[in-house]
Amino acid sequence: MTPDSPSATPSRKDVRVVYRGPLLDLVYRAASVHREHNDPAQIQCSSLLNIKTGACPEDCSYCSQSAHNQTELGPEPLMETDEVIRAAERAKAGGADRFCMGAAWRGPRDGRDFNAVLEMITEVKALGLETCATLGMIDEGQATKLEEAGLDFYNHNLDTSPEYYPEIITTRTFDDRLETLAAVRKSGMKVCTGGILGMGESEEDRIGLIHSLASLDPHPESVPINALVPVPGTPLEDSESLPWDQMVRAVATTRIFMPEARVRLSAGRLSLSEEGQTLCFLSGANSIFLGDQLLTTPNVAPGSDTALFEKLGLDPLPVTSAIPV
Ligand code: SAM
Ligand code: DTB
Ligand code: SF4
Repeated sequence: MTPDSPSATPSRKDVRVVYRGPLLDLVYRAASVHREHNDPAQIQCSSLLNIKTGACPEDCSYCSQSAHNQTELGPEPLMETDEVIRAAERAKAGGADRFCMGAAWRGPRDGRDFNAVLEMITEVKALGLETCATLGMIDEGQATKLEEAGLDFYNHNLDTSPEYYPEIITTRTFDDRLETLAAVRKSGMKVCTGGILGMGESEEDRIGLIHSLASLDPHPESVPINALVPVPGTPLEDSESLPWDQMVRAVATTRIFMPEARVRLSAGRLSLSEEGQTLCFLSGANSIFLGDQLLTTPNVAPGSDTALFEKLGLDPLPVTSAIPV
């Protein structure tokens, strides 16, 4: 497997060899692949909104919203549609081209709340924004309804390697996640899937995660690479922070094996320096979450992002050109 044959499914060894190469060679190679397949000056900006907070029955050990974790977050019901639309308008005014709605559900239950989410999607789309949602596990019927409502992307992360996964979540399996991704793909929506680094996993687990993502056929259109945001009251609250070079290696390897995907430098940017982020952008990250809030935790202030983009010569996508024709 080489950057010249990006469509071939790589073996885990292929991914390992690339991931573990000398860092500067890896960055150089990823930057070359990025320039061959994408406009390196372009950066896509998504904005997140947590439309339903807390009391989630799943036991994801990183998450502030799991009912299994004793965090400070109080549960809140599904937001009203007009509040969501006002937030989407603010996100658009702030420069986001994609609006991603997240719900602390194991999966949506058909009925009033799911219908309300379908309405939100249609109305956000009508603002000229790309739409994304992350609502947990969905089946083919739900995926079709979401697609028909105007949902462009469905986010559902593999989170980590298949072997480390049971250390992190026990209430649903890695294969459950693959099933949801298959339903998303079948519906015609675009697939957004990635993972979290810095959860106490080994380098081999990070390699396994990227291998699993690159084995999806076709490749996901969007790949968020998150660094754990340690949340007090979760089992991972005292996790050691991820060394910056591991983030760079993960982004670069993702770019090399998925040359055309949107690689998003996602949660955890607050713990990266401007220089660390710059290396990630050079290595092929071409998307971020814009706005001072992720779902439940803080994010980089928009002014700092604008200043960094100016320094680096990165141009956020204009809202309208983000809509596929
Ligand atoms: N409940 C839905 C689900 O899990 O699919 C959607 C919301 S969930 C919060 C979306 C994703 O956010 C998770 O799959 C995980 O990858 C990421 N995430 C959650 N908490 C995080 C944290 N503390 N640090 C980094 N990423 C996190
Ligand atoms: C993704 O990969 N990262 C986003 C989005 N998909 C939904 C979520 C990050 C959440 C960070 C922790 C929080 O704010 O609760
Ligand atoms: Fe629930 Fe999603 Fe958090 Fe897991 S990551 S506990 S499914 S909100």
